[in-house]
Amino acid sequence: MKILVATTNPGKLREIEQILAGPSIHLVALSEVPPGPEPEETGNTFAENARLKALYYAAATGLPSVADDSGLEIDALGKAPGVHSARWHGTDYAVKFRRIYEGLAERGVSRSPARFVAAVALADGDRILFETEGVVEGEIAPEPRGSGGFGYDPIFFYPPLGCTLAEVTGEAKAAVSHRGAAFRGLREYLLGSTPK
Ligand code: ITT
Repeated sequence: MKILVATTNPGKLREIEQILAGPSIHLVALSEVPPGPEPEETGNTFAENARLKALYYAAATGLPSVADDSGLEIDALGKAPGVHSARWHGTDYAVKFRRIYEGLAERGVSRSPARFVAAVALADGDRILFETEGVVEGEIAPEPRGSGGFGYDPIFFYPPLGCTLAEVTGEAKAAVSHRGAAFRGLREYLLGSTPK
């Protein structure tokens, strides 16, 4: 089964390929199809945006397409940056991290519970075939640590491992992450629905 991984984010693509890879699932990256405009992410929830992206790319390419819409919710900041994670205060993570620590300081706290959420949708033609969501609970680290992963991983402290998600291997992150949980669900669906 051939599936387009409809993401422009190389960090996500790497993780999705690692989780979904297998003999009966042939993944195609956006770089392998003719370039086109990106959809506008107008949804208010991760699930809405995942559906919107999957349907958009399925229509644009004619391939079954899977999309991931994800982000970081920080409780002390009213669940920001949430669905706006990618572009919240720009795309420079040093600046984004500084804004988060400033936001916490303004509220008189130095730490906060936080979670990564990933909504995943698979579309074929104009139909959503499967959708699911994964969550990983943690807290904002006292300072950024580690160089693995991508995005907000250096400030996401995961208590069961005693470190941030940027301080572990890709495999260790996938074993506990929001994306790992969601894409393992998709994998089961695909393997169950693929003629053997
Ligand atoms: P596509 O829409 O093309 O997939 P994007 O990066 O714009 O790429 P989103 O709108 O879903 O995707 O935004 C996701 C953002 O949430 C991502 O850019 C990071 O800032 C953050 N994020 C999501 N998962 C993450 C993870 O596993 N580790 C760190 N940050 C993550």
